[in-house]
Amino acid sequence: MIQILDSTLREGEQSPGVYFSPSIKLAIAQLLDQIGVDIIEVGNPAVDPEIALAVTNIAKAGLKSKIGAHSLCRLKDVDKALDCGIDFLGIFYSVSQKRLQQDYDISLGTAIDRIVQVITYAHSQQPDLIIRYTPEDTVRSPIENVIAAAIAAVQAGASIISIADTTGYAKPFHPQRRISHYVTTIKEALAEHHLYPKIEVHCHNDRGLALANGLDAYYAGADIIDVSVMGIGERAGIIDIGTILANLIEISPEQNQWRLEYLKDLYSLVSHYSHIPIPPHHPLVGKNAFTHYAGVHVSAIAKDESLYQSIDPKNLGVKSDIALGMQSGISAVLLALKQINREELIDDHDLVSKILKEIKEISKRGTPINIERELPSIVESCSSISRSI
Ligand code: HCA
Ligand code: CU
Repeated sequence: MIQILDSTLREGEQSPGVYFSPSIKLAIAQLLDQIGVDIIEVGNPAVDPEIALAVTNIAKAGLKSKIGAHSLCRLKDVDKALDCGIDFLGIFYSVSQKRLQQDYDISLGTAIDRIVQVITYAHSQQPDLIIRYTPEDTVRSPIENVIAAAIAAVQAGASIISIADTTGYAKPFHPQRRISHYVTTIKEALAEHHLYPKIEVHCHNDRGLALANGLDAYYAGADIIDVSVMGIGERAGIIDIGTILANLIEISPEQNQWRLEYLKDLYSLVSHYSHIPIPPHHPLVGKNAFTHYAGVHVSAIAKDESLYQSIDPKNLGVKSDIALGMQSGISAVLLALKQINREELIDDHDLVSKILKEIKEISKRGTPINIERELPSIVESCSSISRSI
């Protein structure tokens, strides 16, 4: 079974301008738990005491999800994380040639010693701690460096190795840049040493390929996929939670352990406090995700919704609806009249045409028409014009 790690509270808070107070973080974590996320990565307690407080509060909240902290590969940061009462600790340290030379200025051997020291320490302090080691920028690092660091990390106590596409560099269908290539190569290399850690993937969306790469990794046998709400994170962010869950459920229906009906509330909460609006065309949770508009579409879905829908909105606890405007045809007006309980008017062809004409006029001004709120007055004014003629 694939597991989901949500990083809205860690990676998501690395979107410029995004800040969630500890109490809002708890509310977000509760919804993630209800949806059935396996691991919630709350943040790096060494960054700010308020993050430490949020991690501690969520770890104490009795959620089913495992609660995790993120940490630099540094003993004092690990101490701060462990003080929060976590189940899971993610430690990251790059072994890319560029980073070792241009930034850290150390050899691969020294980097691995440091990784081993920090993981051994964390493991000794809390033997039941789930430790993830991420060779940051994995997919642009020499694979032999990644394998050497991963072997050492697992031997020191890490049970998860995460393949991070830190810069959104991976591409499906590209033989060497496929994330699946890293999943299989790293798995096989570790298995040769009789090491079988879980393999996680962290896909950034710089090329718009995060979701595609996540699914590519899934097919290659990845065990854990990182996500966030609306994919928020550094730069172009990571994989959007709702979209990948809906896809995974379809790919393997036995995987249906997630409660997608809570997504709506989760997205509203995150959008409200991050001040990032949900795009209207966002899959599953956007305002228009199940809204039909053009005349041909509406007349078809009036007979059978599946003619223009391949996802059942019931799975998300919502209903499909229609929009009224320039693109509308008679069917939309008839459906909308039923919606506002004015079915008796649907045989009055003259009136229905007048209503449609008026709807088109209004929509030319670029204002969407709200059926419940505005259609009754449109009906009223068109009827009075009819009466007065
Ligand atoms: C970061 C980089 C990171 C780390 C991922 C991980 C990435 O912001 O610290 O620790 O698994 O994309 O590599 O998010
Ligand atoms: Cu990241």
